[in-house]
Amino acid sequence: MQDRTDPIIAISTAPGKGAVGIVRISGHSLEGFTEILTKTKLEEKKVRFIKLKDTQGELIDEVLCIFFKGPNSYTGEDILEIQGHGGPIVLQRIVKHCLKISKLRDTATQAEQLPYLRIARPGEYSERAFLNNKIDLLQAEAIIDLIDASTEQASLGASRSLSGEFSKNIKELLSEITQTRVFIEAHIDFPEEEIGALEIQRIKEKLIKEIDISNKLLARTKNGLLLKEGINTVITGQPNAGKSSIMNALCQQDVSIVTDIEGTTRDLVRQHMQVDGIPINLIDTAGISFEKKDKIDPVEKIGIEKAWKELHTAELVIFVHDISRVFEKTYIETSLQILKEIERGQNKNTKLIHILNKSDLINENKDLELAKTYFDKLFQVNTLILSTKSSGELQKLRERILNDMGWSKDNSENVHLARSRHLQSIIKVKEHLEVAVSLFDSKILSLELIAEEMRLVQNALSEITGEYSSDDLLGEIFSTFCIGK
Ligand SMILES: Nc1nc2c(ncn2[C@@H]2O[C@H](COP(=O)(O)OP(=O)(O)O)[C@@H](O)[C@H]2O)c(=O)[nH]1
Ligand SMILES: [Mg+2]
Repeated sequence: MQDRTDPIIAISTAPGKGAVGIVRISGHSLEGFTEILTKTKLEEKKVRFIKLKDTQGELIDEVLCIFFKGPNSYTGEDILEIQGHGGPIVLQRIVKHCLKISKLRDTATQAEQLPYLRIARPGEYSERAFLNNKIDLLQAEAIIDLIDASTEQASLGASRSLSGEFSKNIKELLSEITQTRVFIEAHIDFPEEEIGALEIQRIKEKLIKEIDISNKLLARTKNGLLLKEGINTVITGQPNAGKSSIMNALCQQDVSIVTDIEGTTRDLVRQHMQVDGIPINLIDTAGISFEKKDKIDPVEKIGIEKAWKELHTAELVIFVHDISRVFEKTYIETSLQILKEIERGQNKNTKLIHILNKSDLINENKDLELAKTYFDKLFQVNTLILSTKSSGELQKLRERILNDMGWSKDNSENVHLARSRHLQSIIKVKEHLEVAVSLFDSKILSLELIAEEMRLVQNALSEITGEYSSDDLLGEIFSTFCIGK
């Protein structure tokens, strides 16, 4: 096991060529090493121009060096930042040279016997920042989320988490919970202090208020998770229903070929888009048909197999039907068969939106209503009537996607990015609080049982900020970071 106190080194800028590349070294007491490397004493937080030469005196690169003395640095340890020219070879030479110097120093007559410098593991700088209390776990995760953000909203959400807004919400709830818990535990420890009915009522009301806070937190966290993870969405339906037209309308560009020839879309067509800043991975697929095998083109058949694969892993399925064919028996039977097959292979959380497309082909409003009523009853759903020929109508679909995926409009301001582990913990918080409240209604009031639930609530909340996390969890979280972060 590599030691968490070893000095570490890594190239911190992205791989590839750039104007500038940064090598970062973090460790305790790096002054001695820095002096040997730069052949000068660096002042704290002052930029110095250095001609970095190898042990034979050959120039490696002309660099800028900045020294940060711990704990006033990103990791909380000493940090030496070397800004060189941004080519992979030159940066690797700088790293190699630093590793060599670190070993030389040991054999030289230097008094200090520090461990050798080693290459950092992915996420090790942020892990150290966390371990040295510079940031909490939510902020550490936000760093990587900020780098990964695929939309402006997601990037804003990550910045909010990084600035500690999400942590503040969690800590506020944690402090409320702690107060309530202390109060209950005090009564358990000093049973001679009789607890009155009024006080019991007060604790119960406090817990109810805390459930309310956790509900709000839950809604915001769900939003944050959508923002971070995006939605894997697959468009399906029978041939010619208008799937590719819907794909193009949502993306506002011609990504998928539209014709009135059945079987136009064969391969999967993927496009990344966003709805109100929520990233969506949209996949258009071949129209599904249960025609006899010899009647179907072999290429189209492969396309349909690919479509099924995507349908079984999608988070959201947009099922498109042609409204002008709703009263055709065989058409509806095929749609029902497709639906059955989708539901058979999917996990329970997948959401489905049915669309009755081509509404422009129906002249009378009452006929539209009739088709919708008939279809809704048959499929036990609430379909969306649409026409891809009118651009305004697509907004209805966008709103429906966000709504069905659980985007909470009331909590859409100041969204912070979230991960599923945060959501799981907040669900736990809510569940234990609810159990605690229900315990007040039991015949014999047991403060011990309530206190135990409160302890579990507190643990779940502390898990989020990392105050109560196992080493395994930390390892898992930081290993998803890139090297040099
Ligand atoms: N009238 C009308 N035609 C549509 C609409 N959407 C698509 N179409 C037409 O239906 C045909 C099939 O569309 P396409 O998007 O390729 O369907 P797909 O096979 O499901 O991908 C094309 O001729 C489209 O122009 C619509 O809302 N109204
Ligand atoms: Mg198509």
